[in-house]
Amino acid sequence: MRIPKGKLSFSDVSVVMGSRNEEKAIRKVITDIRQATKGQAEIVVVDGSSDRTPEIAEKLGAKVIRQKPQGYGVAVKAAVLAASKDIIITVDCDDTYPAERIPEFVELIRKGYDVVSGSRLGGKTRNMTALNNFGNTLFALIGSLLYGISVSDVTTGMRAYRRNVIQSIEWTENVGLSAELILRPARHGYKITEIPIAYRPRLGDTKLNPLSGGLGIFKSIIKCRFF
Ligand SMILES: Nc1nc2c(ncn2[C@@H]2O[C@H](COP(=O)(O)OP(=O)(O)OP(=O)(O)O)[C@@H](O)[C@H]2O)c(=O)[nH]1
Ligand SMILES: [Mg+2]
Repeated sequence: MRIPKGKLSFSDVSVVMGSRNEEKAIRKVITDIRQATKGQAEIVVVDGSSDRTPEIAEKLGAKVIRQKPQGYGVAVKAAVLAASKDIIITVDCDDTYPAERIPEFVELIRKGYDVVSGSRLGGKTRNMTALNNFGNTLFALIGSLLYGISVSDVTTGMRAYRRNVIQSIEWTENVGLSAELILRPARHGYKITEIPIAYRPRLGDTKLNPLSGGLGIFKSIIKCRFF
């Protein structure tokens, strides 16, 4: 039975993210998540900032875990593992991902999918540099071929996971964690679907280097398939 949108509850949802010096974005990101989930979702922020990001997040009701900055994947792995609810949603702490779409991700997990992936490359708004656009398209092609799936974005940061997917797999990657988080579940035979999402311009400065990051992601895609 389809639950009417107004009746949708989010008390079984955790929304998680890594944050490093995201003072310009944190307030809007958390406010948008709270609005989309009627203030019911648990929000977990794994923070490696030297600015006021963690204090702001705490004031807005998020559970904040502080760690020294060790890269995207170290933070996001800690965040998904710290989530206490049955449906776990990842986003970035930079306002690029559309929090207002969270209810659709939740509904698809409730319908039986194990992973729901938000494709930035299938959406209309694609605020990405030409280099990132090229790299992400290539990674999706290689990932789809090597793992026998058909997806248009393996490096997106916005997905929903059923809790047992997160708990049943050993996560090993850092810069390549976003790819690992869809490719390993594919190898395990979990039911995956993709929905197009808009990718908005970032608030604040990027924390990742596209060239070294791209090489790291490529290595992760090969390693998780063959080693
Ligand atoms: N805790 C923690 N968070 C990090 C670290 N590196 C990146 N992040 C966070 O991880 C998320 C992804 O980093 P971004 O800089 O947005 O990388 P990106 O999405 O590839 O690049 P953009 O397109 O510029 O957004 C952001 O919320 C960052 O604040 C880190 O070392 N520690
Ligand atoms: Mg980002």
